[in-house]
Amino acid sequence: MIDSKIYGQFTTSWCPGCGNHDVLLALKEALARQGLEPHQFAMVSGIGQAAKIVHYLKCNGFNGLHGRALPPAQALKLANPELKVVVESGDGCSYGEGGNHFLAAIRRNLDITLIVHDNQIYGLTKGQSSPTTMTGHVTKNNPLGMLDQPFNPVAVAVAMRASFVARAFSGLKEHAATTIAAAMEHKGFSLVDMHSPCISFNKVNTFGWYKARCKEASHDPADWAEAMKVATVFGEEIPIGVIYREEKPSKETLLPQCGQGALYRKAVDMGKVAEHMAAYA
Ligand SMILES: Cc1ncc(C[n+]2csc(CCOP(=O)(O)OP(=O)(O)O)c2C)c(N)n1
Ligand SMILES: [Mg+2]
Repeated sequence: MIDSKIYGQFTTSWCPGCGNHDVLLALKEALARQGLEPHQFAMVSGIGQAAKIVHYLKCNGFNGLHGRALPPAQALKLANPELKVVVESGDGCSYGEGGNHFLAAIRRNLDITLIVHDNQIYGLTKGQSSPTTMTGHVTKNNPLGMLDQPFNPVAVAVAMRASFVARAFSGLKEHAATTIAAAMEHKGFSLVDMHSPCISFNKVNTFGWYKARCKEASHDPADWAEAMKVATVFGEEIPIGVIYREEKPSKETLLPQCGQGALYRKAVDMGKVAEHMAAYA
């Protein structure tokens, strides 16, 4: 355990009372418990209110394009398997525009952690519906109420046998920190779908709404069929905690190139480079 003060204290542009403040605190707590110093991990995000978290933490950071946080994060892990890599972004960024990257990252199973600040709305752009917005929810772009059915990221991840799948709620900070730490310590792709209320643009899924529904799941997360059942529950009750966990080798451990450590440690064989260049002469 180290002092979480080493991750810095920054002024944010989040609204006072936004769930993102609690996610940041939970993340710092999880990092401190793992004894990770700022140079030992990298944070990658896309675009949105959630994605700004990279600016509010002393760390290696990459703030990329909307929906495109996972590709550079996976590249980072391949180039430097010694780094802990954490992706943090919103539900719109991760499941909407980034939806296909989400599916590909689950299949690839590199040892990275994805924490989605799931406020069930587009917060930064001021209140349009996102893939996780519930049916019937009246939003700026759905004045008649959302007609589409919501995307259930946890059920999709379990169905695809993602290595580690969890759901958490920023309002339960201790539980959120423990869940993030467990996800980061797990070897392989880990998802934490973190419900984090947007107090300004989502008046349906409020702190009170989540608090009344979030309950610790009690099934065996190693049992896929049970996990599948629990993953589909979302409504009057929202099961939180580790929903599914499967031990399997993460992709970088199967690649011989990654077994030799970070790329930057390797010397360049200039003789070989000259040989290749000679082929173009
Ligand atoms: C390629 C691209 N498409 C769309 C946008 C506009 N845009 C910026 S943030 C955002 C949605 C943010 O919602 P979410 O990812 O849920 O994050 P939140 O602000 O709710 O934390 C959108 C549509 C953009 N910046 N770039
Ligand atoms: Mg959002």
